[in-house]
Amino acid sequence: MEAPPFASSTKTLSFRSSSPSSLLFLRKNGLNFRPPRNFCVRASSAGDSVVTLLDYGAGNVRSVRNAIRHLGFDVKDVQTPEDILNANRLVFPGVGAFAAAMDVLNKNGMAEALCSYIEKDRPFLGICLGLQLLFESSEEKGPVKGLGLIPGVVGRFDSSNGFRVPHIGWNALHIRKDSLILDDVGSNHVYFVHSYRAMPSDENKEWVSSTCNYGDNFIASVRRGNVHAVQFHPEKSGDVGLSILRRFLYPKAQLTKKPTERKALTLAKRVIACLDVRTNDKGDLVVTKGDQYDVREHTKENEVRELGKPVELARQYYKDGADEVSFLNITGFRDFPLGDLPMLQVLRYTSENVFVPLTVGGGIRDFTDANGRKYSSLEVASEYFRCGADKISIGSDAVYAAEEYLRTGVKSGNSSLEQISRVYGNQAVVVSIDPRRVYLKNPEDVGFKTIRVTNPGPNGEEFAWYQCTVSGGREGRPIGAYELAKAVEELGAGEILLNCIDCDGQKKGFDIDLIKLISDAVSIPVIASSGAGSAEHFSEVFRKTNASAALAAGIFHRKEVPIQSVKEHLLNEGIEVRI
Ligand code: 1PR
Repeated sequence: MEAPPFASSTKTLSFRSSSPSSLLFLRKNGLNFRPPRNFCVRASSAGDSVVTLLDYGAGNVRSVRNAIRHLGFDVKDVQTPEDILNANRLVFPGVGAFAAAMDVLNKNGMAEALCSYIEKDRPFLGICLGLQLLFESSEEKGPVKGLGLIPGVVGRFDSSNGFRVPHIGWNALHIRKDSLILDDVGSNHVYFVHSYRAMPSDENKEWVSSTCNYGDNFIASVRRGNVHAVQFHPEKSGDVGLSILRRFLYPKAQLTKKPTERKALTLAKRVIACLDVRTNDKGDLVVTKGDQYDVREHTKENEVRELGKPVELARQYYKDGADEVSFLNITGFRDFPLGDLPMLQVLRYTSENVFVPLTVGGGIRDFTDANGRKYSSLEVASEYFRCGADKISIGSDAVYAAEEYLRTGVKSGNSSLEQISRVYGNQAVVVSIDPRRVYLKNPEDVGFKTIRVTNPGPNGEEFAWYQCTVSGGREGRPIGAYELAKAVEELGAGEILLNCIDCDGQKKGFDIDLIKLISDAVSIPVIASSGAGSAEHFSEVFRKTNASAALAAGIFHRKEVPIQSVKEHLLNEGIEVRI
């Protein structure tokens, strides 16, 4: 079989959780080795406890594996078409692009085996692209023929009606018929991340078990007999998602339906916990937090400010109701991330128990090590995905790519941003922008987009532009946040993480002028970041701007404002959030 374009040559760093070094790592992070919560729920006979997983190597299916293991099952990987035909239950978490996936399935005979398995009504669960591939064809880089089991064509969301594409976040389901695995969803949100979708029609109505509204009513799940497929990600949908997987894996178990207090109606605004991570002076990886990006204590020792341990804090935020967790390796711009094994281990451990999306950023760029070995940014990203990241975030390298693109007017296709979004899809690529506000007396003084500021500058300046920086705010670049945001959207970014160095750690609220400017300028989701000091700051940013999510660090680490109280406040203000 020909290797698919995404099967990169990156060495896989193996890691066994029972090895002494792993146990040491766990202990250093304040964790004891404990079997997963549902360890004792193992099915009785060996065959019963195995889930066959169809992973053709296009991206991160680690979270699906982790969720299956968490529920007490072992995972067997499909190696040959016979493995599909012999499966007791098959999970197909499709990732990557439709055409590339069909190509792999057709070339190795798996397409035929899949059709035969599904036509025999054997237990099947398709996830995301694993749902789309069941349809007749897709418009993604096509038309491309699919497996043809369900009538319909998969098409792209229309962003001209003001809805941001990709559709990223927690949305509500409208259950259309008894679907067994959705019995516990009730009126909770589930997590979607996709740019393409299939539409319900008379021809496929017997299949459709739920729809979701995002501009249109699209198909959120299908069911016929033992065959299920979902457009959303149960493995990333917290407890609700785990119960969907549990119902698929234990179809005969008497599970009691959980009552839900509140009805999910639409796409929720996301609340994200961010962990800025770096090594302290003793060499341990710690969560830190700066004031305007200065993370050192102003003491004689000038030590790195420590606010916790990454795995432990990420787990806590998951339990507290964070809709996503982001790790930013803040010294990644100077240290090579693949040499930073603890950071990769942090991701692996976190993804074992945290079932909401994980983003990781820092140091995603091409790199040559001391021995002259070259690593591409794609290899760095691939390793992050393999270790459990759902999205990667690019900072400095995206600034250079945007500058080059604006200078030449040509998309080279070689930047980290373009390469990673081509292989993993733009929904997997976040661009982190780190601007500083520069006040101006006269808006004509610079060649970048300027705004009239709400609060005048120290010398009464009424205008400002936002200058982008690289290397953790150390170097200002000749490009504005507005120009950068528009350029990276064209180059393939799926989301923008919008920081503001002036507001970082200040607890005075988000920079509303900046977030409004950028969220009005692009049609991809924007995450507001920097400056949250109270729950009211979250409602303010959602009311006054088009941000899709808001992120905070310091107030969560110092336990000043719990995530739950932010959510309760948003609910009271009539803003949709996931509970
Ligand atoms: O340039 O690709 O290596 O990426 C480096 C990444 O590290 C970028 O995303 C950059 O934002 C981040 N970074 C670099 N240095 C720092 C620093 O603080 N010295 N952290 C840094 C940026 C921003 C947010 C922060 C919010 C919320 N941190 O992550 O958590 O501002 O904080 P708050 O709620 O406490 O105000 P590359």
